[in-house]
Amino acid sequence: MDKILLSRFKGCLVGGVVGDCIGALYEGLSHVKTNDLIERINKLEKDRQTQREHGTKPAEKYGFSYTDDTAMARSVAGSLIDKGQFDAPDMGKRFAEEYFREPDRGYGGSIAAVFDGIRDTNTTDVYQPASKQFEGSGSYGNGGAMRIAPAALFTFCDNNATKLISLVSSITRLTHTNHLAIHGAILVALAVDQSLRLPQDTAVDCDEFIEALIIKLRPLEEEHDKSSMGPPPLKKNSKRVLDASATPYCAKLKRIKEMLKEPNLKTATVVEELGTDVSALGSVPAAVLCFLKAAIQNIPKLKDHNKFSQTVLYAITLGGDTDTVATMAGAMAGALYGMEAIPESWRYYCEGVADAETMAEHFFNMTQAPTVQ
Ligand code: F2R
Ligand code: MG
Ligand code: MG
Ligand code: MG
Repeated sequence: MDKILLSRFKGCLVGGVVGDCIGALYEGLSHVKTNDLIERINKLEKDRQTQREHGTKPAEKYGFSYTDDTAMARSVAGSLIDKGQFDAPDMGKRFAEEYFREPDRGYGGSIAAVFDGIRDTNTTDVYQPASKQFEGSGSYGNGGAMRIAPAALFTFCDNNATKLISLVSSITRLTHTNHLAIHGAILVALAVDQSLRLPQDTAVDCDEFIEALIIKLRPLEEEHDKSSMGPPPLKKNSKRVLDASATPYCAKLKRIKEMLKEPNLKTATVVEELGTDVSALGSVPAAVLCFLKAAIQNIPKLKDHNKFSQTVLYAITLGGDTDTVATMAGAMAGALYGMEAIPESWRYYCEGVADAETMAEHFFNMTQAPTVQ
């Protein structure tokens, strides 16, 4: 039992890393051909086989580098592990230090200002720089959601959604104060938490999984809506009508339920209605769909790959913010299928896998610690 949980903790963090590293190769492309992606993945496997057989070294130490998604997840995990609790100034400092150490990891367009603010010695409140973003409305980017999976591991033993939601909100607000960014991060963390608790030997009941998410999210969205300025205006001719709902994440989750029952669901439908862009509302629902779709059916053209791989590869074929949708879906899938489901060649060629594994072990050890009476 413990061995399985450890594998699922590792699968969650490593799944996020490989989703980011492989997804980053396609970030920003509006169309990703499934056949091209499969060819690349098969070549990766072949290269690894040759490397194993002949003991040849790969051309570079790492085939695929991680981006800001993993860089920030490492800071979230590192801070929670080292401090044993949430420590806002410590986590904020880690985000900023990491950014100034390696600013070229493909960070969001506006987030550098937050790191400048946190680094500024005159800043006494670590939350203040983020709250000033976008004339006080705060960033609604997916940078809070993309890094949040470690929070679900940290609170796993509590099995308390309220506690997880509070932790996620506190972590997200360090850089993103807009409610859409916070609710998106909460949705990712809840989905990872629920995935960790799914039985591995029973078919996933998507309706039940989604209903459980809606029950936890709806009060938050409704509470916010009472005092809200409303979501950003829809672009002309946009099919993202659900973005304008008073409870947009719940509306999209309901739509995902329907999408999962469509036998020939088109990529264009997913992209146009859910979105795969850098906003949280325009990317987190797509990640949930990828996870659940691969869980209940074989995805056309990807059926030769296992469920974990299908999740990540399908996320990438949606195009757009591929590293981020794939990292979020990869964390959910890894939490269900475990470390063994992640192809060895992916683990070998992606940067940051070993560290993710070590961090997952730390979180797992926390679940084994005797409780103080
Ligand atoms: N930034 C990217 N990808 C762009 C290309 C990178 C390139 N390949 C490279 O190599 O450099 N990816 C990363 O950014 C996303 C996470 O972004 P985050 O952390 O949320 O950043 P930010 O700046 O806060 O928000 C992103 C953009 O969203 C718009 N926006 C957000 N809030 C807004 C508001 N209230 N009003 C208007 N616009 C708002 C802005 O355009 C922001 O720049 C991930 O995809 C990660 O992989
Ligand atoms: Mg990125
Ligand atoms: Mg300071
Ligand atoms: Mg991205």
